[in-house]
Amino acid sequence: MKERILSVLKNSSGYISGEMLSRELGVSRTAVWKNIKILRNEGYVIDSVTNKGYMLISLPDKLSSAIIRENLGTLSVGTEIIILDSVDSTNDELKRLTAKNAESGLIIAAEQQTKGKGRLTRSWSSGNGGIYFSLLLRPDLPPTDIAGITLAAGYGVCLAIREYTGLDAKIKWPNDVIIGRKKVCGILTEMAAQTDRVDYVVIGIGINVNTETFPDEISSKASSLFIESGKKIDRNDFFRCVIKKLDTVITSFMASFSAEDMSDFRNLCATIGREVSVERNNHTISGIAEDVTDSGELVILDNSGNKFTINSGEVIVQGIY
Ligand code: BTX
Repeated sequence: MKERILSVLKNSSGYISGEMLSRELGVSRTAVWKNIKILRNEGYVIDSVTNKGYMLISLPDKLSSAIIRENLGTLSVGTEIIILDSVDSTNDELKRLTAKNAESGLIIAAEQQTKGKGRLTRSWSSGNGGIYFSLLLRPDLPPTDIAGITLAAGYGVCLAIREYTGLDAKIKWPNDVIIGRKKVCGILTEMAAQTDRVDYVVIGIGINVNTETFPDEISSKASSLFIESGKKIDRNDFFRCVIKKLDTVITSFMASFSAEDMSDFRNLCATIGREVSVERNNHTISGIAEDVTDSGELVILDNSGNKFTINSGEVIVQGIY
């Protein structure tokens, strides 16, 4: 019953009277009132005005796979979406599910993570208001062809943020999305493979969406879409937009990124053209990040004029956290 009331409220542009609702749904006005109360307890804000009726003001800020799947229409990403209230790490949960034959395209998301993981044993702060999820892919590719998939995912998130919020999101090579000098998204890709064949890839993505504050130790380098835009974001709607972009970008990545994709990627890569330094075999390479190759490697021109191409690593970029 509450779903039907919700659907009528969602589709009406103004107030709708209790009498009209009860007539349209064939139930008593008391039943309507009771279900409105249930919906309010679930976080839906529903205004009621005497002689006018009810109007839906806002949806709860809670992820719902039913809402995300409305008009999703993606082919390879989000074929199934499971939302958990809390989990240690969505990457770890998804990896556990791979042992149970979970299928390519599955997404596990959580409202909170108790042990959100960054790279190299670092942690990912996963409090209220973010979107933390992992996507399972089982591409029919050799492991060497997977190297750029994190870049593709970051590019997809970056496009979604730009389209949905209008914010000037950029990619910090290889796995962060930033706005200005601060990080709003991090990506951790994990893979299991044989020598010549990928068994699975888990792409873990954490986006600071409606996050209001961060722990002291990261507050100078972390930001959220809410902090940057001053507006709360409908996380279900935004998540759908992210999944759609990932579907397009990852499908195109699997079929090899086109030159056009790569040139769009370069335009959004904040690392290119900046002074960078990176540790390589116990020494530091410092120079200018010149380019990203078609296969996703970062090209650095060092201060003595030597060129280096790196495919992974912790790059310190001047001017970004
Ligand atoms: P990273 O190692 O590049 O970044 C981790 C570093 O970023 C931390 O050491 C800290 O300084 C900073 N940091 C921690 N939390 C945040 C945050 N919420 N916002 C901005 N900066 C932060 C990046 O690793 C990869 C992160 C992937 C997170 C996703 S969430 C879903 C999935 N499950 C999981 O356990 N990890 C991934």
